[in-house]
Amino acid sequence: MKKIIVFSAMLFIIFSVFAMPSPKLSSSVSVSDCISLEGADINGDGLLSYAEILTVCPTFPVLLFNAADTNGDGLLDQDEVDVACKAGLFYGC
Ligand SMILES: [Ca+2]
Ligand SMILES: [Ca+2]
Repeated sequence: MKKIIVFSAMLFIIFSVFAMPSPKLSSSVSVSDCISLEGADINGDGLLSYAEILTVCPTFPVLLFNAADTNGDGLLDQDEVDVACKAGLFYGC
């Protein structure tokens, strides 16, 4: 329960910081808008560590990684990546 509250608070903070007004706001954020994670899975385990993401996006914020890591195992599986992409967390790099 505490974890859900912390996660919700983190999402709120992230969206508060990044949800800047933009004339180009799109209502249809698709997975293709995400940073490219192709080739990021260096050890080939099908999961992405923060270090692996940094190899394709050196400035990727750890806060976004932690927000995307919904089960808190320190790795992102495909479902977590998809959800984060659809939520706009992985937009731009
Ligand atoms: Ca990996
Ligand atoms: Ca995870």
